[in-house]
Amino acid sequence: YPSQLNCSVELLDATIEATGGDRECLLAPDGTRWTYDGLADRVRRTARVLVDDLGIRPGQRVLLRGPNNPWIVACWFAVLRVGAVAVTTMPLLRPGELATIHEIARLDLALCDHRFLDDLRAADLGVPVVAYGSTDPDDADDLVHRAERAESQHEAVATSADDVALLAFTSGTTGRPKATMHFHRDVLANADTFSRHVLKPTPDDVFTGTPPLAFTFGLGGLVVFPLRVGASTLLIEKASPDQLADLVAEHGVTICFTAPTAYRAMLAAGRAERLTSLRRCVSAGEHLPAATWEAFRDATGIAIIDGLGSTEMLHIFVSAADDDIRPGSTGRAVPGYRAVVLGDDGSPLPAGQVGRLAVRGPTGCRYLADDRQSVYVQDGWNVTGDTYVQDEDGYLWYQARSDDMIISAGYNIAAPEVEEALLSHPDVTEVAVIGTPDTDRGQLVTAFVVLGDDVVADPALVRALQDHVKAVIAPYKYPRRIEFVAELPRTSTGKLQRFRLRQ
Ligand code: 3SK
Repeated sequence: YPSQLNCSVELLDATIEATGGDRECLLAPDGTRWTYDGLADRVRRTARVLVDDLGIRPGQRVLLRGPNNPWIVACWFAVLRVGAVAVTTMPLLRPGELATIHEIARLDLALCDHRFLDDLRAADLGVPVVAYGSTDPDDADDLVHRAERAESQHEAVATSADDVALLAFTSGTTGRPKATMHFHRDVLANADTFSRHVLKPTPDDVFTGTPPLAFTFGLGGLVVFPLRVGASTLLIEKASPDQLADLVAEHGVTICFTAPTAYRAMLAAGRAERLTSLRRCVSAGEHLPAATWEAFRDATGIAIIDGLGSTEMLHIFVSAADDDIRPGSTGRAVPGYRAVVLGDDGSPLPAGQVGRLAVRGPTGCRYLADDRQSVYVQDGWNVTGDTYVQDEDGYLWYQARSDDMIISAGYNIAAPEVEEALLSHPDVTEVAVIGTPDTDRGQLVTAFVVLGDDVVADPALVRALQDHVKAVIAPYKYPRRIEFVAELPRTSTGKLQRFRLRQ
């Protein structure tokens, strides 16, 4: 990339130049349809409000809080256009969590969907808060109305390629938030690696999905990748799996981004026949079990593109599509990235051995003022916290999160393998497996199981599930303890919080 680069300009103005401004860009279930020119106009006007009314200067940090819809995207582009830093947050964060974000990010301004103001005001951050999306046409302070009154000309700030464009927060699965810094060039890099070489979208594609834009999986899949090629994207504020499938059918969606749980749920709800317009499905956020991949392919004919990504790396860096897919493997390093599996001493292991996955490429981890940086980045490699085996052809086979390996009576047991075996039982809809302390075995393989509707949880079912696991994988891995639960604890991005189960 050139040393002077503003990703907002590259994704919007440059795309308009390449594919035209009257193409559809942002869609919403309520019938909203913005063209590329329509989005660009709102972005320029909002940029004028940010600079002329609110005094925002390059490098200042602007919190964005709201569900996925066209206006939060306009705000995101406007913040980047004026050279400020977008701090995307989950809309449902509570005042205490918002205060922590402010403590770390030192915000200068907050732009907030008018429906999510209460908790933000209660957090009392001491920074100006501007609401958008008010239904009151006389609300002159609303950002949308201010933008309508603003000048429509705005010269984008000439940021440098390695100016920070966004701060993305990760609580990981441990509950302690960290801010990751990403440059303007990083935003484009994911579009020009994973999206360009694996996903291969065209301007005629219609994207949709469920991840919030505050989760970089959603930001990439629902904003950056479609706009890089001139495609359109349906932004959904909230949808159950049935509703997602209906929206796919209604809008002729061709590319869907969501997590394994949602793919399973769409099948369980009998919605496969609503998905015929899809040509690509991307799964990330948690491991995609082979059983889910196969069930989805059998029901829809679509080979889900699994991806391993992280907030630290911004998006997906290991994946495969089409004939490159080896079911059960996450894929290979995405073109532009390299991947190695490290042993306990930090040196690369030969093919076939289990170790910690480390990657490097055009994006990488930069925590803001956090000494966990030296844990994630070692010797220039980003150590992802996942345990993998790499085969002779470079395909990576997931074993566990590095902290999800259970050591029981001297055996190494990968929790996801036991989960996958349990999931292949017809009575099981969701499952999480952890090691719990045990005086005899060190750790006991313990499964938390969510059953399908109308299934009776009784001791006979416990034995049936244990026998099922023993028949599918090596018997020593079977869960000695099984607890039936109504639901599993998850982060706001859908990741399983094993630490809460351990507690
Ligand atoms: O954290 C993740 O799982 C992830 C996956 C894909 C893309 C981006 C992210 C953050």
